Amino acid sequence: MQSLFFLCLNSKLRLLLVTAIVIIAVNGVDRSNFKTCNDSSFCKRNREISPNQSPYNVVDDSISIQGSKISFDIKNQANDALLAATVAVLRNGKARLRIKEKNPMYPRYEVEDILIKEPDEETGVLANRDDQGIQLNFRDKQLILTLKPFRIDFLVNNTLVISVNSRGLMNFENYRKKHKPADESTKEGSENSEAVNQVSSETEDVPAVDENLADKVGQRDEELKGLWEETFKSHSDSKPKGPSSVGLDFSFPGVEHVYGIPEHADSLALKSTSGGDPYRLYNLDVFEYEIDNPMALYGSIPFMLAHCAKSTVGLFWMNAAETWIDIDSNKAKDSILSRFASMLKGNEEMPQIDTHWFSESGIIDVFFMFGPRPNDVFEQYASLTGPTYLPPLFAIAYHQSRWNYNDEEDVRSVDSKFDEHDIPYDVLWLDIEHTDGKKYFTWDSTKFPNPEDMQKSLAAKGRKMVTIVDPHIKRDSGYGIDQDASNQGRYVKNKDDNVYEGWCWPGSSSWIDFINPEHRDWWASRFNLDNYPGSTNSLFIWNDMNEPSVFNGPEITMHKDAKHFGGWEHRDVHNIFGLYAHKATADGLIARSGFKERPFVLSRAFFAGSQRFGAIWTGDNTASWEHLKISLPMIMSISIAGLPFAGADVGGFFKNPDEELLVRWYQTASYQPFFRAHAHIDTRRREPWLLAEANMNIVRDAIRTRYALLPFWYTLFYQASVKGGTIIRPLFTEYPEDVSTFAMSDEYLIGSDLLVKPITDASASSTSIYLPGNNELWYDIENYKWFTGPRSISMSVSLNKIPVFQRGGSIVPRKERIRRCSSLMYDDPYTLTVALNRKAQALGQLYIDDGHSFDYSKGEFSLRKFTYEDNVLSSRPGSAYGNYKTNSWLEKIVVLGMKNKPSKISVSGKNSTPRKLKFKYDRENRRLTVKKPEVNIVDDWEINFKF
Ligand code: NBV
Repeated sequence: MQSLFFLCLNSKLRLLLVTAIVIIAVNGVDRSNFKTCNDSSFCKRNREISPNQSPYNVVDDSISIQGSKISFDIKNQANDALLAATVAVLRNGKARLRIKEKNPMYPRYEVEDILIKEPDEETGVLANRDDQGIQLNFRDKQLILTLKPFRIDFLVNNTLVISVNSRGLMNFENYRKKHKPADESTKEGSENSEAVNQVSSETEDVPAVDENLADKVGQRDEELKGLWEETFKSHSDSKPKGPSSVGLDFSFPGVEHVYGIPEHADSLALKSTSGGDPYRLYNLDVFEYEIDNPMALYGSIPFMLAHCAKSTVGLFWMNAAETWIDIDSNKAKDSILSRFASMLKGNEEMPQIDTHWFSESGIIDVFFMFGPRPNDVFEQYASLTGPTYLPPLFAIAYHQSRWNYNDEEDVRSVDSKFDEHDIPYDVLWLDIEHTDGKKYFTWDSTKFPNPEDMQKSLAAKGRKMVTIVDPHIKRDSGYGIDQDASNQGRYVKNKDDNVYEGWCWPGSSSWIDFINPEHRDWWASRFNLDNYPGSTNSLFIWNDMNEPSVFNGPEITMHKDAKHFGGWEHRDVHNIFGLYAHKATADGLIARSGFKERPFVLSRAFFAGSQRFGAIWTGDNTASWEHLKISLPMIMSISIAGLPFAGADVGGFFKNPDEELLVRWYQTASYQPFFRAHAHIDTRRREPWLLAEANMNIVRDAIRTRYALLPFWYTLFYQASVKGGTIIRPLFTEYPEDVSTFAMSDEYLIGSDLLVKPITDASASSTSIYLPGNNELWYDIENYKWFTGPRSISMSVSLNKIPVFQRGGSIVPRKERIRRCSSLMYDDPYTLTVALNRKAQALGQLYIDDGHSFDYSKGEFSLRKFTYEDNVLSSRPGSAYGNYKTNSWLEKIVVLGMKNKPSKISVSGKNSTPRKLKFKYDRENRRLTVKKPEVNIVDDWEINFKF
C-alpha cells in the first residue's frame, strides 16, 4: 500500500519524501526499516525447531557408494517428503554435502559461477558399511554417515571436528501445494483453492508430488503465519511458490571461537546469538549502521572458520538467498553420539560451538574444509571460490574521494594541492553528482564539460580517475541506456512480469538483470570507450547501491517476488546480485583494454567469490572512534572470508571527524589493504592540507609510509592471488596455538612480517601491544628497539606514533624515494630491511611486474627470494619463474639485530664484479646500514658479511 501511495506521488514530492526519510534517519539507523528474526517467517520457523527430534532418516536401500562419494535419499518421516543427497570427499582436505528435493514441484536455485571449477574428488577413499551407517576413510580423516536420524561427523586424526545435524535441526521445506483445509476444499472460489489453482497453472509440468504432502504439512501451515504470503511494514511478499527454506546445524567440538560470515559491524570472534537475533546475511543498504550487532549489511559471505589450538576447520554454505546463522557455546558431551564417547573420556567438559544455518530458498550445498591450520583452510577455500585477483599497483595506493568533487576546477585544485603539499595520491574519485541527473555513463556538462581532458591531465601525472556507476537506471525515454535496456528486455521484472520499477537516486528507476549472462555482456560493453562518452583508459569504476538499494522497497531493497532470468525470484538470488554487477563491470574494463589491462572496480555489495573482481569497502560508516575501531574486525572478517582487498572510508562517511580522529584514521588505514578517504556530501571538506600543519605533516607521513611499503603490499597481493588467503591477518591465524590471540582484533599482522597496533582511542598517550611467538623477535620499525615474544608491552604513542613492528626472521622490501604517485616510483631503487631472528637468519620475497597488465600471466614477472643465512644475504629466483626485467637496483640494506660489527662487506653477482661495500654500524641499536650495493634487484647476487 505504502509503495503504491509512494508511486502515485508526483516526482518532486517523491524526491522530497526520500530526502525527508534520509534526513530523519540522520540520527542513527532506523531499525524499524529492517527485519528482526521475528519479522521473518522462515527465520522464526527454523528457530522454533526443537532439537534432538530430527525426522530425517537416510533411506537404507537408496545408498550407493562411488569412489569418494556416497549418494542416498533422505526421508522426512513427518511427511514422507524425499530428498536426494550426496556427500563427497574432495582433494586437499575438503568435503561437500548436497541435499536437494527428489522430485521438486519447481526447480530450486543452485548457485552458479562461484566455484572456479568443479572440485576434484579425493582418491584412495576406503568405505566401510554397517547397519548404523557408512564410514569413509581418507588420509588422516574419516567421514561417518549415520542413517537414523541422518547425521554426518568428520574426524581428523581420530578427533571429531564437525558434526552435521547432530542437534537434529535439519529442515528442508519441499515445495508443495497450498493446503486446503477439509471444510474449505469444497467451497468454490475460496482463497485457498485459488492459490492452489494458481500454483498448478503456473507450472506446466508439475512432477508427481506426494499428494498427501500438502495435507500433512498443511496441518502445521494453519498454525504458522507467513508461509504463503508475508508482509513487512507496508510491503507484501506474494510468495508464489510458498515456503521453501533449508536449514542445518553444524557443531564444532573443542572450539570456543568462530569467525567470518561477513558482513557485520561486530567483533572478530563471533558472539553467541542466544537471547538475541541470529547473524543475518542479506545484502542491505543500512543507513547509518550501528556497530556491535548481527544485523545484515551490504555484503554476505557464508563462510565460517572454527578454530581451537588443536585444529581449524572451515564451512562454506553456498546459498545466495537470505540466510541467518545462530551461534551458541555449549559443552560437547550433550551432543556427541555415544559412538564417539570414547574420544571424550576424561574431557567431558570439552567446549563446543553449535551453529545453525538457514536460508529462505535454494538447496543445501555445503563445503567443509579441514585445515588443519587457519592458513590451510584459507587455501582450501580459495581452491573453491578462487583467490583474490591481482589488482593494478595504483589500486593499492592512496585514493582521494568525497561526495562530491564539484567540477573540473575543483578536481584540478584538489589534484594540485596534493603536489603543493608534497602528499602522494593515485586516484581521484567522482561520486553521483558528476552525472547528468544521475544517469550513469553521462556527465553534467556544465560542471564537467571536458571530462577526457580532465582525465588526461591526471594521467599525465600518472594518476587515475574513478567514476561511480550504480546498477539502477533512470527511467527516461531520452536516456540511451534506458532505451536500450527497455527495448532489449534487460530489466528485472516484477511479479506480474512488468518491468520492476523502484525509487533510487535518479527518481523512478529500473535494474539491469545481472543474473542473465547476456545482460552482463551488454553491461560490460557499456564501458567501451565509444559507449561511455568522456571516458578514457585511465578511468576506473565504482559500483555503489548494488545490494540492490531500492529506496521504496522492503528493507530498502528489491521485492523478493521480483523476477529474474531463468524464472528465478529475487528471493533466490538476492545475495549474489551485487557480485554479478561487480563482475560485469570488471569484465567491461578488461574488454575495454582489449583484454590486456587489469581492472579496478570497487563494489559495496559482495558475495563469496567477489575477490576475483575487485575491491570492496565497508560502506557508510561514521566519523567516530567506535567506527574506526570496528573497521579492524570488519576488514579482518571479510579478509578471513577470502576477500582481502577491503577497506573503510577514511575519516568516516557521516559526520565530521575532529583532527585527532582523522589523523588516527589515516594512520590506521595506511596499513589496511584498500586505502581511500571518502565523505558524505554534507560534511566539511577534510583533505589533508585543511588540517593544522602539524597534523597534516603526520597524515603526509602516514601516506608516504604506505607508498614506501607498496612493494611489500604488492608482493602480498601476488602471494594471495596465487594461493588465496589473507593479507591483513588476525594474530591467531599466524600463531594458531596461542590462545591469548584468539579474540584479539585491536592489532593485526600484514602478511606474517609486520605487526600493526592502530591507535583507535581518543587522547591515547600509551597503548599496550601483544607480541606473539615463542622467542620471536619484534623490531619497532621507527627506532629499531627489539622485544622478544610472547609478551605484552606498553608504549607511549604521541599523535605521530603508531606502533608497527617487523618480525625477526623477515626481509621487507621498500622504495624510499616517495613521489607524487605510484607509477612515478616505478623504476626507483629498493631498500631491504633484514630483521634477524635469534639464529641470525631472515627470509623475504619481492614480486615485480609492470603493475597494470595481464602480461604477468605469460611469465612477465619476477619473483625474488631473499635469504640471510650464515652471514650471507642472497637473491635467488622465488618459487615461480618469470623473466621480467627492471631497471630498479638495490640502494640500501638495513640489517636489524646485528650483534657485531662486520669487518668487511662485499657484493658479488651474476652481472656485477665483486666489490667491497660501505656500511655504518650502530652498536647500541644493533643496526647495520649497507650503502649502495647497486645490484639489479631481479638479478642473482650475494652479499657477504665478514666478522
Ligand atoms: O553516491 C553517494 C553515496 C556514496 O558517497 C557512498 O559512499 C555510498 O556508500 N552513496 C552511498 C549513496 C547515498 C548514501 C547516503
